[in-house]
Amino acid sequence: MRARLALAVSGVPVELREVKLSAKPAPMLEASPKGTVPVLVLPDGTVIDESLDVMHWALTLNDPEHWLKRTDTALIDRNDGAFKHHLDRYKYPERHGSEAPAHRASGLAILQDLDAQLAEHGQLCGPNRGLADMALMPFVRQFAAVDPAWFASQPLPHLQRWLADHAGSALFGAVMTKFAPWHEGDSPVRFRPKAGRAPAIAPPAQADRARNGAPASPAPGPQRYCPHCHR
Ligand SMILES: N[C@@H](CCC(=O)N[C@@H](CS)C(=O)NCC(=O)O)C(=O)O
Repeated sequence: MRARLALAVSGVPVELREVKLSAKPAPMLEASPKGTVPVLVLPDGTVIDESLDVMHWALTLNDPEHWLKRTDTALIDRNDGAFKHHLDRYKYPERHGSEAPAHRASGLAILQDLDAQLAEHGQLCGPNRGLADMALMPFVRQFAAVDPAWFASQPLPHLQRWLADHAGSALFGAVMTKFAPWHEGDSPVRFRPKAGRAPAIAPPAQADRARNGAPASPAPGPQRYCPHCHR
């Protein structure tokens, strides 16, 4: 999701190939054998297969909100490292054989630190959203969604407001659009969401039409969070 946020704000047009993780297409695995998304293939064949690197690539080409000026490597490293570790073990204790309450407490300690940082200026690196905010937000959103009532009851007023604002933003709404999985031979689907449009819900017939070359349409079905990128 964070790669899509940066691509959307940059306005850099890319061709989108939605991937079903249970049926990864061969061209994706040829480009990036590790088999994780996102994978960005540039016209010269260069492969970028880390979401943070995709963000940097897009923003280096066009950064209308100056996100690259508002980043914090230490915060992002802690998010992608310790916080994600605790998030996964809080959310999926059966998968990890973990004690969910202990990992929730460890994640909460990080959130308390973020809350104190947000109390200063409203966003992580000043008064405006930047790369740090958008790199972390999908993970915090996922942590909150494990038990929304518990999260709402925590004394994290600045973080709760920050999360609600970002989750309710036009940018976020624009990238939540779902697409039908790509199939060999499909017409190219352009990913260039217009922030400000609410995500549309398409009837099934539209998703089928998208596969057959019609303009990109969101796929039907309930919104599901991916355990890794949290989109
Ligand atoms: N560090 C990577 C993590 C990517 C990642 O783990 N992506 C998940 C989905 S969001 C994935 O592709 N998992 C592979 C699978 O579930 O088979 C990044 O942020 O790009």
